[in-house]
Amino acid sequence: MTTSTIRIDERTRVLVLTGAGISAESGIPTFRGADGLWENHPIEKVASMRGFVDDPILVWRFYSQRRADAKAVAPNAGHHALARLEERLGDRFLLATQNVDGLHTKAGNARVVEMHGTLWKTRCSRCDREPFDDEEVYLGDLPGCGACAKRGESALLRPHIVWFGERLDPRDLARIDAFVRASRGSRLVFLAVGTSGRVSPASELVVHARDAGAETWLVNLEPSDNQGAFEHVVHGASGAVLPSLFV
Ligand code: BV8
Repeated sequence: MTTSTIRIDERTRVLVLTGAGISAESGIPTFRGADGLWENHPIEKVASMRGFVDDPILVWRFYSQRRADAKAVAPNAGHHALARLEERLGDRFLLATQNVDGLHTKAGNARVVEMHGTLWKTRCSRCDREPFDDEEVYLGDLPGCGACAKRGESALLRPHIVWFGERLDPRDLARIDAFVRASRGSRLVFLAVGTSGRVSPASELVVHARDAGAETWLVNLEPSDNQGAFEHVVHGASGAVLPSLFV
């Protein structure tokens, strides 16, 4: 349990990065918790364009299962603590999440960058129609794009997720970068929560923040790959640590 706390004053701006660990206490398994496997498939295989081309039914089963799991769970104390922090800081707060479960929004955060996409939208794997809200579970029949069909072309719909080997949305990265740049001259705190620091470019955020003069904190259940980059490391469950971390 942490005795260290982060004092907030009128000059403090906070950039938070969350990973699968913050949703673990809501009952959503983390990636590493399952040894990075799903039904004995390496996550990188089912969460990649290659995997989708090779076996779209398997990939839609993987995401449908996660939609079903995520629909049934609620935000936990860690999510609620970050929602309260945004209420307190307003536009001096930004939350970049690697999670696709939507639990930060469900907890009340609005200033959220979903760096790896979201389970709750689907898009065409071919045309550039806007991603649309979708909670459907596709277990057998593969969903096709109606817009493409109208043009006599056939294309599969896909989850609006950033897969391994795919580029993150430059607009998302630009928004995070703009927040860090706007923090020059103020006091910037960078807090990473519940992440193994294994996946880039999210795992590099701490270095960018530190180069911009940020005070860096990691709250994680166990040592992470990049914890050496953080000035302050608190080992503990996010649901137990976050509610009393900011004073
Ligand atoms: C890109 C959506 C470039 C999918 C995700 C070698 C070969 C090929 C590629 C690479 C390579 N080396 C590096 C790469 C790049 C690759 C990468 O980083 N791979 C890793 C595996 C090495 N990155 C990419 O491919 C990215 N794109 O680089 O594009 C490019 C440039 C130009 C042109 C084209 C391309 C895209 C990365 C995004 C992939 N998509 N998610 C989905 O969710 O289905 S990543 C996915 O895995 C998650 O979103 C998350 O980001 C990641 C899992 O990480 P964590 O969130 O940290 O979760 P994890 O389980 O690992 O850790 C949880 C932690 O919480 C643990 O430490 C645990 O102790 C802790 N914990 C548990 N309970 C609690 C807790 N902590 C606190 N409280 C608790 N209660």
